[in-house]
Amino acid sequence: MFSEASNVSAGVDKVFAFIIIISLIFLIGISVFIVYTLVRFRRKKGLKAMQFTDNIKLEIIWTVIPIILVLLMFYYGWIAFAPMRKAPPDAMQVKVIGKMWEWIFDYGNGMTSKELVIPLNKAVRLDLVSEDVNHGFFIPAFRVKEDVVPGYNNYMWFIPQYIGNYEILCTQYCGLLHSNMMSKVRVVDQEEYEKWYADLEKASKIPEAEGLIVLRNTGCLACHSIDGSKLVGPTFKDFYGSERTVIANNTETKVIADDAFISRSVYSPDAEIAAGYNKGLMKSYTDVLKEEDLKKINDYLKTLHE
Ligand SMILES: [Cu+2]
Repeated sequence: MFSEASNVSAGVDKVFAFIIIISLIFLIGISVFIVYTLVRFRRKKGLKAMQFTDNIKLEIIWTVIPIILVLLMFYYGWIAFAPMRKAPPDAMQVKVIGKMWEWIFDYGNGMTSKELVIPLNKAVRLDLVSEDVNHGFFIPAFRVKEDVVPGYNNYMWFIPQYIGNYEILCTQYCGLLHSNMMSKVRVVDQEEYEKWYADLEKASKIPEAEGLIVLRNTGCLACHSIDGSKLVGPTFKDFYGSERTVIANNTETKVIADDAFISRSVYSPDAEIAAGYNKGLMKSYTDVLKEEDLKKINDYLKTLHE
């Protein structure tokens, strides 16, 4: 009945169940009582309405019982919540960076991953930081959720108890592609984790193209993919040198995506809009990207062909 995906999930479920059951008892009880009194004490000919003032006994009952109930809710909530704020000191640490609109998992030493891979039955502490706006880090199956706020170092911890893939969501509306801000947790056995970690280490040693670094640091990749998937803007895959259909001055024309076109698109993005995309979504990068940055980007885009 209760989730056991993490060490804290069953505790959270029990508090929810407790609150829901109490709420249901009151909902049904009060509703039945209202209907009963409506019928039983309805207006009848010849009967005069009685007037009541106060009833000390009744007032004590309806004050004390709810107080006990909400204190119980607090108590069970606290029992489940308090351990969630006490990460064991030997927990494995991963830094989680939230930014518009993706999660980055930083394993230290320049090793980053787009998904969170963790070994089974090991305590994991996630240090949650935001690079821009408020985000919310939520793993529904584990029943863990914390705000990710710029300038504030938040954290969470848990022990995954089953092998499998679990969703990660962002729970704060953080802008245009908020709903795309998804990732996953992959819980694997120790052996597979070590293999994955070694691969990550190897990959981190291969230097990245300068242009890719510029694209990422400037935030271009939030709207333009490099793998062909369609986001807010056109993908960069097979982009450089291709023929583009654009709308300029309300007329459709064709252009070649060369250095000049890319420069125009970056500095006055609304002058030519790729067919099928919307105006006004991209700001001008006049003061952000210098000519030499553009050169690096173009060199990188040239490599994005199959
Ligand atoms: Cu977000």
